[in-house]
Amino acid sequence: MKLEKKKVLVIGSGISGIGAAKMLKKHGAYPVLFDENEKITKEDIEAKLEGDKDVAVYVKELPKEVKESVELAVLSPGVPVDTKLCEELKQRGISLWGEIELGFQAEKGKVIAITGTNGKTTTTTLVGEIMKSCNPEVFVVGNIGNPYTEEADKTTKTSVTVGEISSFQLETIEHFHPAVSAILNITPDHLNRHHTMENYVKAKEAITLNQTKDDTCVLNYDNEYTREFGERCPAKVLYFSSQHKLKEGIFLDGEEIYMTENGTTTRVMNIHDMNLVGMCNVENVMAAIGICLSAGVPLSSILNVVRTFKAVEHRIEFVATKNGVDYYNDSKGTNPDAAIQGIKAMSKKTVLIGGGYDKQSEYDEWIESFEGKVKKLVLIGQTREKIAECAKKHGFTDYCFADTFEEAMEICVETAKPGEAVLLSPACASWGMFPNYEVRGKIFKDYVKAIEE
Ligand code: UMA
Repeated sequence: MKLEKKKVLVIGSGISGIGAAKMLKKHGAYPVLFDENEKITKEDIEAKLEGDKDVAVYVKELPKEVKESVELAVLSPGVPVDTKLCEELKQRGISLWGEIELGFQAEKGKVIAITGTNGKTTTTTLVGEIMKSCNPEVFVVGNIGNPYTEEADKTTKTSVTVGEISSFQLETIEHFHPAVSAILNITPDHLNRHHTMENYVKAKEAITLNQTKDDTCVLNYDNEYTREFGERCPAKVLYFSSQHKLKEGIFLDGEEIYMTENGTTTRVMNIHDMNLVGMCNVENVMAAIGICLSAGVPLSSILNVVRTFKAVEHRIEFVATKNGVDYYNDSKGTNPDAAIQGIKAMSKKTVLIGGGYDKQSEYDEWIESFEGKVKKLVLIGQTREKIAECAKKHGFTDYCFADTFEEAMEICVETAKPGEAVLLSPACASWGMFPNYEVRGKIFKDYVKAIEE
């Protein structure tokens, strides 16, 4: 679609909305930036636009005449497609593009897109590092915190864009077409936004919407949703597995990763030759190997990066040992399944901080995964009562409530004894107590660093 001279409504003035408005202007469109949040002022948004007067800005209410004059709408990922405004626009026949779709309009190079409930950030970062080791033009974008629209115009015929793409972003793509995609796993998450598991799975599968058999999709053989999807996936499928010896694909056998291709099995690496902890990271590494091989990177170049790659911030990240207690920041454990991986990665008795914003998740499997390893569960945030009820149901009663994050930290410091661990892996989003999981993780780390020995 030609953007020139089009009046385009951008909904949401976070980092995606600002990126989208700037890109639209560069392409000769007339962007209208709108934010429904009553607490945000026009001046706040104009400051983020760095004095750009060519972007029309509206807050709280969008005037009827503006609403009726726009020809396209670009949604920030946090904007659901079923709001009153979006419904009105759809009724007028206006296309709703996600910010990712807009970015793709300017893409000139190869795209690698990674989704999944968990492991996206680690895998995207690792794939980005591997790509950078053999191509000077690599852009790592998307849910990882760098809007696609900020980078898309810089892409070239030889560049590679590596995108971490969330289900929120996949709901609103139209032409977005990665050469290599990956769905790392699918477990219940964001059900308040997608309403049903079916919708959530559909959003994830949309990463392959425009792929053909000339493209590849890397899928987790051990996850029932992604394994089943492999049978009807429009792209060529490359499976990885930590539980099955695959006839074709990348798999773990004991401590060794192998790859079978056209009936020939090759040893890839020993899992102790990497710096990451936990089975979830072995899976992320296998996925990254599959993605990069599919993108044409030689195995030796991939392994050079894998061997030195360190955990990304906030994902089972070792912070420090204080008074004999190991502290781990897994603030990115924002849903029960991710938090289960956090617990699995601990090898000592653990004091766990859990709870936060209510995404209508179920906590049963998370509590069951404690298996005698969790010494005490310190609960915070909106979900603390719901989690406590669930814990009681499963016979786990070593929990307590903290009214503030500081109080939770004090309890952890008092409770954990030398030789034990403290883990922040809340199984919930941070919203309500913190602006995002990064801030929650940083506050945790600052607190740990300040503990006196
Ligand atoms: N807004 C409206 N109307 C609405 C909803 C929101 O006007 O109906 C406004 C809000 O008032 C706010 C703005 O939209 O001012 C926020 O937009 P946004 O939530 O899309 O935030 P961005 O800053 O643009 O960040 C988004 C992603 N946020 C979400 O998906 C919630 C970031 O992912 C992403 O890094 C960024 O785009 C760049 O691509 C964060 C996230 O929490 C990390 N993602 C979820 C996750 O990982 O679980 C999916």
